[in-house]
Amino acid sequence: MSEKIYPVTKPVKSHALIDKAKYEKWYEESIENPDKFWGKHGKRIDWFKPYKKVKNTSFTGKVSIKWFEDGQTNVSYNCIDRHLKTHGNQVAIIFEGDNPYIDKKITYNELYEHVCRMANVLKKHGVKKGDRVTIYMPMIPEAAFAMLACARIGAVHSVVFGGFSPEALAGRIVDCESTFVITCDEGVRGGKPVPLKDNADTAIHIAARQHVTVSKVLVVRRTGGKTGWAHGRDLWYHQEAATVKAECPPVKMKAEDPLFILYTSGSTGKPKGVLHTTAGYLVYASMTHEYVFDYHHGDIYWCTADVGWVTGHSYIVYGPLANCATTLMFEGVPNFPDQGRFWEIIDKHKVNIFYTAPTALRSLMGAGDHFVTRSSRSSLRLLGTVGEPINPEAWEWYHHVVGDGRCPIVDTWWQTETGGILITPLPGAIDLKPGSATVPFFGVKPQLVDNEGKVLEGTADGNLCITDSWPGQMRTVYGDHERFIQTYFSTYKGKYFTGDGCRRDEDGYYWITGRVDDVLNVSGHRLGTAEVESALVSHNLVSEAAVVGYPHSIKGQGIYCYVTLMAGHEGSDELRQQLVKHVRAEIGPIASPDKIQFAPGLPKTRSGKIMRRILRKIAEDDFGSLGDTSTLADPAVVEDLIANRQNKV
Ligand code: 6R9
Repeated sequence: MSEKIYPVTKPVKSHALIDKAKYEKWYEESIENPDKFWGKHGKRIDWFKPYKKVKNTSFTGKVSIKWFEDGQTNVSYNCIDRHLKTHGNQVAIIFEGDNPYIDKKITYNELYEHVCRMANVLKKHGVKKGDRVTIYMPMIPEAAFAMLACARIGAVHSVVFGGFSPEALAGRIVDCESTFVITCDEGVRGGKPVPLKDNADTAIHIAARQHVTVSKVLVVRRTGGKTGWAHGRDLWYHQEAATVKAECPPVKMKAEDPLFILYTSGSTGKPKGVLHTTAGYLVYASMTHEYVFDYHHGDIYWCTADVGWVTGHSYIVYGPLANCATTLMFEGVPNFPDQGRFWEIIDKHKVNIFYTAPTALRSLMGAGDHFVTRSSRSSLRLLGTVGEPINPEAWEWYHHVVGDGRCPIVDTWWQTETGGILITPLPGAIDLKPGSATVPFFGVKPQLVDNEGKVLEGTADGNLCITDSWPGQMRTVYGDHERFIQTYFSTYKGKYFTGDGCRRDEDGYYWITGRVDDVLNVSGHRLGTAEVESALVSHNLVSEAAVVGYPHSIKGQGIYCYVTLMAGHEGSDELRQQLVKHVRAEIGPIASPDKIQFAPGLPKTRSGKIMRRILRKIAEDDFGSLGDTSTLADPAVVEDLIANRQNKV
């Protein structure tokens, strides 16, 4: 743990929207009187019908979360229309292609037209308020148009990350019974095509077998590459867009009408459809975007996430556009054409605020400083990270090499479920400690508890809970409210349990230590061990599998799989490769196993429960502290597991 402190510097403080005194005053107000605080800040968005009620939330019983419930608004209106009078010609989206010679600027006026046309195309083909639309797109502006078009007409979007496999896409289409899909012929990443339309076709096939029939597929043409075509079902976006009007009135939405579903991994079962609603989400995403990134009008802001993740939803699309910001969308990858791409883009577009993930920083750090130092980066003012704990070495490199020691780093802790950032420094108010997400945002009440639920005060290490609601919080698991209650509010009654471990130091700073449940964080991507296990056992030679994480220098965590084969079968390197391929096909490349160990037996208790604690220790190479193995049904399996520990895929 780093002991260093980086105080707020004078230039940062004088420029910042919030200084320490203001942070403290607002924070106190937000906790003492949330109704008054959010009643005031809810007005940062425009309302068709103003709200009278502000907060109506309960973390007990059936758990019900409502914010601004009697108000009416529209997210697309707030992200576009309301800026047109004064800022219609301002750039809303800068698109930077995978190919460094391709870029495009889209003004708010143009964004309005694109989104209206897309909304009219959806309407023309029967999409109505409340319908679920699946968006399976690369990082191109049309992905944002599609999201905003859904929001405009009250359809609920479910964006599925373009790196997910057809199987994974199908599962998500089926779960929310989505009959309309928006995709693209091919994506392009690192110079290579990604067959999105073909994947979507396969997924639609799989979904049909599970009785969900996708009736229309809207296809954006990106590469012009060859794809299959189902006549009567598939529609070219450019052809459709030319047939509709460039104006589409935004639908009046109730504050608690659903805005989107986003699937995320948990410790058990299939990914959950996290449901976010309209007004509270937008108020929270836009407010955090403004104050955490200290966004000033005219700033060029770049978040490198993919729109398939929550970071892309809140901090590429909704937060920035609601604030009339200029947001950069990058189609490519950090190492193409070479490892200097990020810094080149920063110079090319004069980026002021840059937000990325520790895993990207660790891999770029390894490439050598010259990729960074050959660029100027003089436009940069603020840096941010998200997705996983940042190790102090990467933090220091980010600060000193990328930011030339000039730019504060906001280490922002939050989750798909939280909708927006919950624990973070505000750059003009909070001194930084490398590796700490520091302090709660307005309205956020963190609490640490031990495994029995006892509240820990002062300096402590425990499980991170949040004791009261904030407007950006998820409202339910789509179609399964019981699972919502079970997953988040039953471990510690009456509190939202985050699944993260956390330490609070003597200054009241929070240090997230990582997941305490069976969720992996691989390169900042969330994966359930159960998902990888179920992918492995779906292979016909696998009888049982147990998956754990282990420390990985670049990815944060790597995926270590223990696999028991069907009787009569032997493990081999070839089978290892086959299993890796199989998991990639079931979930996607992000779930590629790093290590596979064939194990004749897994350590189980006498009641048959796999003892993951032991498997984790072996994967971590930490044999000295295996703990009590006496409750195992067959303690000898542990010897075998240690003797055959894997160092290769
Ligand atoms: C936004 C996002 C959430 C999990 C979360 C935690 C980890 C995110 C972090 C962080 C340490 C940070 N996480 N930000 N850990 N410091 N600044 O990443 O959402 O994909 O749902 O992942 O990521 O473990 O619980 P999501």
